[in-house]
Amino acid sequence: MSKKRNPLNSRFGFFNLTVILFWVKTYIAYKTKFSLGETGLMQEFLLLINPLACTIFLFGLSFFVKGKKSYVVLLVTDFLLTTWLFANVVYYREFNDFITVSIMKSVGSVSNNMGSSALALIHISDLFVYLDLVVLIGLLLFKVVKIDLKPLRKRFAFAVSAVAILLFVVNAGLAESNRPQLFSRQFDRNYIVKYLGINAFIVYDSIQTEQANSVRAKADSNDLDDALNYIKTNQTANNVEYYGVAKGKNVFVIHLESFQQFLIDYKVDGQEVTPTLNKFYHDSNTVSFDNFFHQVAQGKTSDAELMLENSLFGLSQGSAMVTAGTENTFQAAPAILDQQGYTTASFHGDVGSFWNRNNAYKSWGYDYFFDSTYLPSNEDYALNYGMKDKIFLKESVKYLEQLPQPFYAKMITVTNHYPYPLDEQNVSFPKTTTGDDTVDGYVQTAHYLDQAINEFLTYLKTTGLYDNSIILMYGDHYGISSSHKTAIKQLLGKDELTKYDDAMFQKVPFMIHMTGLKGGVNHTYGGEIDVLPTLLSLLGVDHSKNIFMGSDLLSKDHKQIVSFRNGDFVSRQFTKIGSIVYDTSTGEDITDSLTEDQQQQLKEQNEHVTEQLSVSDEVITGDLLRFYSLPNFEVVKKEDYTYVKDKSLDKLESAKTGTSLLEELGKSSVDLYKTDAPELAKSSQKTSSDK
Ligand code: GP9
Ligand code: MN
Repeated sequence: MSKKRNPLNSRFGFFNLTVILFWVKTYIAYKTKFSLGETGLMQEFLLLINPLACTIFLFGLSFFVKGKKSYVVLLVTDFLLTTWLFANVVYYREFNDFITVSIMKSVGSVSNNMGSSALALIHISDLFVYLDLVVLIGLLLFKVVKIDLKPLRKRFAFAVSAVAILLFVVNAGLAESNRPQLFSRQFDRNYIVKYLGINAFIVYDSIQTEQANSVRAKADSNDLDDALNYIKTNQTANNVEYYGVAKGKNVFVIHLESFQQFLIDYKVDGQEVTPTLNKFYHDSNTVSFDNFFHQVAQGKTSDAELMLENSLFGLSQGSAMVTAGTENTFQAAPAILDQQGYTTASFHGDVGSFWNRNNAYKSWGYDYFFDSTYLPSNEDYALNYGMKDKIFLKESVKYLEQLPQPFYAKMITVTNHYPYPLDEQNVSFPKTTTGDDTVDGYVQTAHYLDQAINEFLTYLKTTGLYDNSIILMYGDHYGISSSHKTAIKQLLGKDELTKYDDAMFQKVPFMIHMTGLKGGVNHTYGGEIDVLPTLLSLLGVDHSKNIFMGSDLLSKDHKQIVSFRNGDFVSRQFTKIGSIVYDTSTGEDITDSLTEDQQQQLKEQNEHVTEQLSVSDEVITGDLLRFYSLPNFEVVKKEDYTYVKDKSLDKLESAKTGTSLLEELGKSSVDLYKTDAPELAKSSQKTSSDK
């Protein structure tokens, strides 16, 4: 074969080989070094093609350079991108996450977390990513491939870039159709890598970080004035009947995924959907709010978590937990309670990177975050967004029982999540029959969640935790979105659905239970933003100086104005949706019949809402809490936290103070947990027959 005909002797031929090798090794790394959770043909396909566009674009820049230099540029680009891939492989091993701009900027704290030697994290097999480079350089050095010095037209270089851009557009289009709102809602870094690749991710991340940073950089301590003024004018007096009644108790915050208020006492075919939660709701030791609203925007669960634990709103776009969770300074519930002697932990059956929890929780001061890496992995245990609730709650107690008491434990359920699939073996409730596929399964998964909660509460009772804990339960946001009008009408038995009805449909349960607590259904209007001040009051922790947007629901001064993220609101008197005003108690449209007094009142309430939302946004986007020294509060040192399994387990081991449930009982409580989860019955049969 004559060497002239060897296609690798042309610049384009060599370029193609470089691209293909880089493509292949990236794909191998995706498959062997990361767990991106690709499911289904489309996601597999996107994972396969996603390295191409960026690689062609970046490698193609070498065509803009002439002669030998072109080869140098190509190989240097390859080397840099390879090193980036390599760094991510190593980083992922420790953090289950990709390197972000903010992480790079805080290398000091990262290396701290990584332990003394990052070298120890490198596996020999990671070096395979450099293999193709060695081959390519060898080919040139040993002249197996000749360097092509023929000049190329600029037009050709542009054409290569254009092809890459076109490919990227197609890739992004397919990604967005497989996962709508991928870019705007910012769910998870893993997703961006899965759909667009590791290099597109860093570009996306830089843009986001840059946007956030430019606002942050302009802020200074004077910007705190609005927030300080807001908290001063919104102080509430403590309710002596409730203030401090839960002092020193364990705290459970049970996150009921997508759970709406209408489900409470709701029946299908004469059967209660959620008998356990109904009983809990009506318990004489439970304060239950029946005018409590979710206040989330695009950040859904993450907005709910942010509000619940910071009394600050999510942003009107995207997820603040993602954009601000890593870098901002927070004065959040876990840190506040940690400094009151609590051990704090969040439990969730999904990957830790979802909604950036694995970083935001550090900023919030969570001692522990037990994510899916702490739970047994078994295909049969997972559904939709994570581990099925029954198994999740059961599997969590082996960590829960080790927490020194008092503890603050947040249990985030997930099975009752859109589009409400449930595997046959777990179905024990009839679907509704609206004919809307994404609605009719809702009561079924809600029923499953209810059973899971029942098992968990039974365990708490058996172990005695029930009596020495205050238990909060809340629905994080709607489960049935407003677009399912026809189905909602049928579920509610209404002929018409006004904007007022839609606003009332945004009610979610909020229940506070403690043995001995004076309970009852409380009609106060409030929302997620009010939970933290309410909880701190019950625990007897002073929060008068905290920059909180919400206020104590049990205080008689609580304003009873519930802001929605878009500026609409519900108060005791008015429900204002856009330009329409309804009478909250009757649902009547009173836009045109407001008295002067009412108009004045409406105006004041509207101003309160605007102020509340804009002050909150200033605090988050300006990262203003970094300027605020909250009395008796120590700033959280994020770099001191790690949620890597073996490190956390060591920490748990050395945190022993004799106060954990495990130590109190003198033996593990795991066997006291009773569940009828069919998956576990199957696997225990399997293990016993295996023996
Ligand atoms: C995923 C879960 C779902 O970890 O919390 O979040 P959502 O989609 O409800 O915002
Ligand atoms: Mn949610």
